[in-house]
Amino acid sequence: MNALFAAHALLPTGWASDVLLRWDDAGTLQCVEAGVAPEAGTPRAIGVLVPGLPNLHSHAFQRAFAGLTEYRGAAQDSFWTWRDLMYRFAGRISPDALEDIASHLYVEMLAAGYTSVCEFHYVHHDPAGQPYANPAEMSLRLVAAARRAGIGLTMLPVLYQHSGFGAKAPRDDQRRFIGSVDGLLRILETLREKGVRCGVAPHSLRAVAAPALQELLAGLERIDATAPVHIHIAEQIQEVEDCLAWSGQRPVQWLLDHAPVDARWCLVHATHLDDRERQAAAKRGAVVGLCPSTEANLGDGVFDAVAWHGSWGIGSDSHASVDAAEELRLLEYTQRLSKRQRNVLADATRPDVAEALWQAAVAGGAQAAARPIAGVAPGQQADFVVLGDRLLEGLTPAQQLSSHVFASQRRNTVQEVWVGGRCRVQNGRHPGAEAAAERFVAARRRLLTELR
Ligand code: NGQ
Ligand code: ZN
Repeated sequence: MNALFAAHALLPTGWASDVLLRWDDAGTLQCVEAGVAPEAGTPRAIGVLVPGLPNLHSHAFQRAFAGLTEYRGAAQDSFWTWRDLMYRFAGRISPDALEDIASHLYVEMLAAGYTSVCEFHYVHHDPAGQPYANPAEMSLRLVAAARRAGIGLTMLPVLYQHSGFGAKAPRDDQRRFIGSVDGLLRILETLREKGVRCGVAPHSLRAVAAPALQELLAGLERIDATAPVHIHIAEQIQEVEDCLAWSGQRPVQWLLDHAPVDARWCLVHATHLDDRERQAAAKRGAVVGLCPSTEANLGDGVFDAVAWHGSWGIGSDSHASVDAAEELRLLEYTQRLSKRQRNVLADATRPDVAEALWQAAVAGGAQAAARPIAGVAPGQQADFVVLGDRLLEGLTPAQQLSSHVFASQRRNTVQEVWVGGRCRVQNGRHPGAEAAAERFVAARRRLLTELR
């Protein structure tokens, strides 16, 4: 049995003192006991211990051009003009480049307090649009990257077939994404044979028509009825308008009426919801996937988190930012800006905003990942983050978490990160960081040269 003693820890029930954690060799917590004296020799956490955050939405390859699309190219740049640029990168990524980019990204995620990631992966084929000898090649590169970095993973191979509502033919620059339901399910089977936790992702209602959606869900049901289903749903106003023009319904309404949406579903970028959609989606138990930094970067709009009474989690999506605390801060700040109030995403039972945000994002992230990562409790994975910094000294545990989220000093308060009971980041450093950075920079340099 492995053990760690924390003077202060954030449990699902709130803060606790003198907490002894024990986990088995599989990394599953067997005992979480507060108010105990540790046996001599038990390792001690050097600071406040909080659960690791799941990152519920990632397109790993996009990290390679984060920060490089911030110039005006059209009279009015938009999500759609950004997407054209993004497709140019997607068109070039090789398996080696993907693995190098993702390996570094996952190291960055760990160092920033994420302990697991849901990879929404759609660049399946070679640059000509032909399947690789192993159709799961690109997916397996992401798996290799996650294993090397030591981050938890839920793979979500994406079904992508069309360029718009009404089964519009795909664009040429989408050729690496396009595939059949059977092809996708085969990728899923290959991943499962390698022991990877998987779900599926119909990319969006723009990219998957109703019959294929039904077929995909039926296929998934046969393979794993507990697997999660993620979908991009209502990110842009144009998407909502196109859906209305096509079906007479808004995207979330259409989805709720045509698919068995339940707690296994993650509605990514459920940005534009009306009251009826909000209530109905929450009632089904779906989790909404919020990606505050990307949604801001792409000019999506503001999700009304105050009106949402359901579960939610955070994702870093295009990786304009890779920082769990920053996503939470941005989420709260967008609400403050639009409501002109403070301390919005807290309530009487959890008045402390950072704690309320952190706990909600852990629970919602675990739901979306469909893995036992719902916090520091028996039966869950030993995934946690230990905070520590000279500037946190003298603060209560709650104040330390609050400072970590809201008083960013642009220095790393994430001292240790444990995943499945293994310490992956120590003294704020991942041992593979240097080598991963080198390979990342080289892969990006090659890509940028090819794109010139
Ligand atoms: C994606 N990203 O699949 O990478 C999308 C853009 C689309 C975000 N939605 C492409 N942030 O939605 O068509
Ligand atoms: Zn996305």
